[in-house]
Amino acid sequence: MFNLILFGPPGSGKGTQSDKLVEKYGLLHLSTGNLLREEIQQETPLGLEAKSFMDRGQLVPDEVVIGMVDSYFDRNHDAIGFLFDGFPRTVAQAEALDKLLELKKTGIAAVLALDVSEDELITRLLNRGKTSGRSDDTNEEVIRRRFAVYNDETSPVAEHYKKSDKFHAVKGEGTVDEIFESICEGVDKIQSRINAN
Ligand code: B4P
Repeated sequence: MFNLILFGPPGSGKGTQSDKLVEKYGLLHLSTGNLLREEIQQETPLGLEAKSFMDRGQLVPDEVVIGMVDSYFDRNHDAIGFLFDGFPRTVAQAEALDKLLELKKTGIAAVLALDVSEDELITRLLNRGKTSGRSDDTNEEVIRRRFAVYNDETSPVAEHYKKSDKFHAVKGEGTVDEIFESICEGVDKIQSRINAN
């Protein structure tokens, strides 16, 4: 299996780049944000619980997200690899993912981290809010809370992967195609290194 994590703050383009990456590399897209929004749309008990956290710009509790990822993984055990988008977002989620992948006798090939300034992130999210109908994108106060949560709870995940040399920063500003090109350069290098071993 070839598994990648696309990492970065809210609005850094994880969803945008994931759509292109899964198409190019044939990986299965596992976006916890999308899975949670589907649960909300279907008004499931999990969705109703998640909505109250997401509307406030907070993270959905780890046990809810980890359970959801576990079952997605089980339903798709024949995938050639996964692109994890927006997961893991806490160190506890990263540790749970390590265990899950170990059980499947696989691991993470690389973490690609999109680097974008906070001003640009706010502009992007408020813009998306105009058309997406996402309540977490329309209010600047909620957006700022999402950044604070990212700094406190999600950025330590980077340290978790830096320990094993899997962390690669990518410039996340420029056109969508320019950013995609530099991500692909990184992925291709990682794949050829793996194939040479
Ligand atoms: P997510 O759905 O993961 O998404 P995101 O962080 O808001 O945005 P993303 O980085 O994917 O940005 P996008 O490409 O869309 O999270 C939403 C919420 O779900 C979280 O706040 C949390 O509450 C909950 N959640 C999800 N996963 C969780 C987990 N593991 N644990 C706990 N809670 C969890 O891009 C944003 C905008 O920028 C778009 O409009 C796009 O068109 C634009 N854009 C993209 N690239 C651009 C570029 N190069 N130039 C200009 N604009 C660009």
